[in-house]
Amino acid sequence: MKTALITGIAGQDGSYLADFLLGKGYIVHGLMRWDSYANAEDALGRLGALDAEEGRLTLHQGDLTDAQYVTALIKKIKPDEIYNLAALSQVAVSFETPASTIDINTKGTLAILEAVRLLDMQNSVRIYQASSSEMFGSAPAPQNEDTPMHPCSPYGIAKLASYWLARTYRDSYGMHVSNGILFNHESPTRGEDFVTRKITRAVAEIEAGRSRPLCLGNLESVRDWGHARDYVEGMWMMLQRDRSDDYVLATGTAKTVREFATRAFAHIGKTVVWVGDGQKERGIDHKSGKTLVVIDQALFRPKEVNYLLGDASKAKRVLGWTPNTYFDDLISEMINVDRELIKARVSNTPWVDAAE
Ligand code: NAP
Ligand code: G4F
Repeated sequence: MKTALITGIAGQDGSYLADFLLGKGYIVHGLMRWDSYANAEDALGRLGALDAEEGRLTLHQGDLTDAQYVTALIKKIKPDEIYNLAALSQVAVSFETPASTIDINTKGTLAILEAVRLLDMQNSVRIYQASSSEMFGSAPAPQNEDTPMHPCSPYGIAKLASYWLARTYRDSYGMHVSNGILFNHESPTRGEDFVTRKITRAVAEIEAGRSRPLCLGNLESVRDWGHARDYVEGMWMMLQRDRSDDYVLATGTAKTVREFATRAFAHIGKTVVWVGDGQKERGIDHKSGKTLVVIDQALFRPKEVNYLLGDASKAKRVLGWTPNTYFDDLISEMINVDRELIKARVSNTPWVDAAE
């Protein structure tokens, strides 16, 4: 029975990965921030659906930026596999908090690599580093493992530094550490400040009677959106190889934010007609003429990554990984879950608009 440590276990990917590894019979330890929840059991919000056998899932409250804590934890748990998922993962927020972004997303990774080195565990531990397509930044699409990286945000820069730390520790100390260069992946448990979940939640609320329109930033950004469930399997596959390496995971299909919103509204039977330009642009309900979407300049980033489209042919060839869920099915699943959440919340009472 293998033991895995997942940092960021209470996040979207952390909960899907914990579920996946428990299903494979792993003993799973999860690191979550001490200030995320008053009580570790409350973190079971996302993890609550997991049907873990008694004693196979243990949560530890700590901070990835505390190198001594991380070293002590790894020494105590003696994991076979470490999945480093903890991060400040919102790109827009990284412009506001660049220093803590570097602390968490770069120095946090260093804490793990150094712990494994200092504990002399490099021959017994395999490490997954959550690298990101955001590292490609302004590089031309489609992007693969050989594409030069030109990050456009503090987040992308911090992740790129971690990517190189991982490669350097692999080459210098023979560590089994793999970078998963993952393109955007979503799910019904995606944080509500990411654009996909913001849209699906608002669409489900508008269907339930909300009158306030959905407020978005840049509609022209292109993203390659997949499902987190598929991507956590790819993470695991990387660590099952005898040789560590770097892999892109992506669907190979890309759409604009505008297309995502249009498809999401179509799912509840509304046709969006886009009128106006720039900040004055609006998405109108073709049938009723009601405004469904407005634009807010405050949601634009100081610098944007315009076009991300991944080429995952290496992962397919070497790992045998392929995604199972694409754009339309992803949107359907997310909206259907948001509908259920709204039903549970408002029960039979009519929708009341609340401030965001
Ligand atoms: P997520 O939902 O934001 O999860 C990240 C988790 O890390 C959160 O639970 C967060 O806790 C935790 N965390 C943040 N700072 C921490 C610290 N100092 N110590 C311990 N835990 C900390 O992100 P995700 O979508 O699951 O993504 C997982 C990883 O993959 C991240 O590293 C992300 O950057 C990377 N990635 C994601 C995507 C994607 O499309 N989802 C694509 C490429 C790469 P709080 O709840 O307390 O903030
Ligand atoms: O959903 P997003 O915030 O995701 P973004 O910036 O692509 O980052 C995500 O994917 C990365 C992998 O490529 C991960 F590494 C990262 O951790 C994260 O998971 O924004 C997607 C696009 C952007 O171009 C943004 O400008 O949507 C645009 N957008 C338009 N309106 C919006 C909004 N983004 C957000 N969050 N909120 C809006 O209202």
